[in-house]
Amino acid sequence: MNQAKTLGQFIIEKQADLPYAKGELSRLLRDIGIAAKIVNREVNKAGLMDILGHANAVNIQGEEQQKLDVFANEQFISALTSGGECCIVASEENEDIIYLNSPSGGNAKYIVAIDPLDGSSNIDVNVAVGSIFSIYRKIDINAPAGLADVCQKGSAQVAAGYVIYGSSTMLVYTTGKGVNGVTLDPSIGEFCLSHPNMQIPVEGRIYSINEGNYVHFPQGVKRFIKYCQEEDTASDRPYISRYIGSMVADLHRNLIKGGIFIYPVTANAPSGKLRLVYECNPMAFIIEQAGGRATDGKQRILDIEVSQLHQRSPIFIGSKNMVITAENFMQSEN
Ligand code: AHM
Ligand code: MG
Repeated sequence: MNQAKTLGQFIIEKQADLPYAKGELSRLLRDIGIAAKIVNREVNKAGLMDILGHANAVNIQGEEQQKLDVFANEQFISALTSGGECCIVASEENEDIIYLNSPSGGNAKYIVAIDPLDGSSNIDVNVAVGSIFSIYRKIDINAPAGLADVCQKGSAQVAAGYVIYGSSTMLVYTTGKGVNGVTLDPSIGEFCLSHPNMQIPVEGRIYSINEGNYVHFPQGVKRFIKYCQEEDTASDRPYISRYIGSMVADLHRNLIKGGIFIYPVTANAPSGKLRLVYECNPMAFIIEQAGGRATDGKQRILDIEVSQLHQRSPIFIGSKNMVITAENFMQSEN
């Protein structure tokens, strides 16, 4: 019987593909994998533990934090601190950037942006949640790192990935040479290569959007939704509507089956809801590397200038042809 390849083995095998100092980025990915396993352990027993529930704290976006959000944040920061390859962490859960190991981040070359537990409002009802990460290299290796290093355009990412804590736990990542997925084998506590070279279908039939906000959507989005619902044999419409409310889970499904995920501007979220640095950019990098497309309805997500750490953006992401069709509706909206 063939033995499964572990994440550690696979990273070493693929090290030659990595840009820059190869061992450092490999170690960074390994550290993220370790934190993900610890978070997975806690997410799995959330229903059993007193840890479930609110931490009686409000994060900087004014949203109630769940205890597991806080726990996941601590685990990722702690793994990155002890790994020593990361100088700055930016997190959805922290207003400011965090310097690791020394006040200026020392000699470490990498910056990591994380959403430690995305979709955490789904934990109480045992629905899949995820972690998202994005990795940048310092702009000037010889200068102290700062906010500008975190606020690079998404196109400067050297790696990105997500972990989905679902019916099985998977880590899906890219280092700019395609997308690979590893699945946690709980019996040996290792992520094993299960989805090499993931490709998103160019055409898709699933659309994922919170239709409860329909009245607040731009005309272009409304018309695209109607297009998805119309009957047309040639294009196999009507399409299928699927929305979990966990971006990681919605995008993971669409990556495998083909589809589009949209979080547009709405009356309540005039700049969109999702955050550019640690939600949209890493997902856009992954989906582009899998052959898909990600825009804000007009512009490529990875080309958007980042002016604020917690900046939001609308997002249209998924199968290339579906995203292009949605963009066409957006462009002809007036
Ligand atoms: P969070 O980071 O606070 O968990 O919010 C992000 C989540 C995404 O996972 C999901 O796609 C979206 O919020 C759902 O929002 P809504 O409930 O407005 O549809
Ligand atoms: Mg989030």
